[in-house]
Amino acid sequence: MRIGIVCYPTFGGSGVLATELGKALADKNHQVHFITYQQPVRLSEFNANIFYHEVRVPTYPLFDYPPYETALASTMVDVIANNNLDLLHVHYAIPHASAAYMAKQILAKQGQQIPVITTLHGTDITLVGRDKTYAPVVTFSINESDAITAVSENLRDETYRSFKIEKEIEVIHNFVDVQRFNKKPIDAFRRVIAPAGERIILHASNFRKVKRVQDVVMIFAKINAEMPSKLLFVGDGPERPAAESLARELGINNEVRFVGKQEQMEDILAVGDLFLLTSEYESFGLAALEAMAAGVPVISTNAGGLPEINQQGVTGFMSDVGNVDEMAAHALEILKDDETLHRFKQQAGQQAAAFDIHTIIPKYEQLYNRFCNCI
Ligand code: GMT
Repeated sequence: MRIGIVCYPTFGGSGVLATELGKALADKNHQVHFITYQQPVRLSEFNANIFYHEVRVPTYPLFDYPPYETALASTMVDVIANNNLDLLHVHYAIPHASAAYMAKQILAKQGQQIPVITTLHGTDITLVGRDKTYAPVVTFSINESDAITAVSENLRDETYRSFKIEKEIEVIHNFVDVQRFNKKPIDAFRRVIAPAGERIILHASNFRKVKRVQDVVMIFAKINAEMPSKLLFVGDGPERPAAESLARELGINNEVRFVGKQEQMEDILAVGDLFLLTSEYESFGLAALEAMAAGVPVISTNAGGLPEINQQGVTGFMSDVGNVDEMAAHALEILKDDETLHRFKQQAGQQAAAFDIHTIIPKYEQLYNRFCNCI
């Protein structure tokens, strides 16, 4: 099958998920065409079944706002027509679903039908999409998609609550390549971060407000007051300076390391003992799932779709948003002795297996097959 994938190429969860989906489909002998404004970060290896088409937005002095959506729709038309694509799968509604609608109409005029599948990821619905500035276009273009999927039951319900959706939204959960994340820790790396064998606590995100990274620092300060430990922040974004200055204020800055945006998440997660995800909302929490696949238990909030992956007292613990005292107490409960930690690590790994790539990819293939009998 020849599939077009449109996504954000950055470190955000939707781009990571879309890229991993494309790579997995290519491994199953589908031809995959990525259409984005930049090479997706997780698309680094060569695969003969993968094609990359860059969306170029010409700038003219006339434009205060270069019209990305128009350039994207035109690129979609060009790629679909010239590569005879069977289907277009867009990730993140804004502006991908509306650009896809435009491309579909243009191609229909030329006599070519292209089914469009829209996958909703989270902030495209819960933050950005709900904004009155975008809502009518988001509602219209979601409804015009041939199929709609959401990455969790919570996101599906939120979408029905916030928009007048006339179609069924199917839930296909995020996935992880369990085999890839099940890695032995690199001892030398662990020694650099925790030279005296301290517990290693991790957080990975785009440091947007919704992640509440200052809560991560506060929780860690409480853990660190009780046991030798180090905190590793992976990623970057607007709230990083606030997290850094809070760590200084609390006098724990020597125990906290910011390693920036990283591609080899599996190597970093492999040395972790605990993952903190303090978000105000997560439609799913792919970062937590990747941590679990690496055998790292998760302390998270109970927001959004997180209860669909994190099992209370089994793979970690969940608390109300902002309850840093309880999250720290739960963290200490997991980290208190090697035996307990080992049990939680094993249970986290077992739960991740339910979301393995080999279980979830066929669900997308079955969905595609409903629109095109060419698998
Ligand atoms: O987490 C982010 O802020 C990035 C965001 C995105 O859209 O790129 O991630 C969303 O999509 C991921 C993949 O489906 C989900 O696992 C994340 O939970 C979701 N983030 C939020 O809902 C805040």
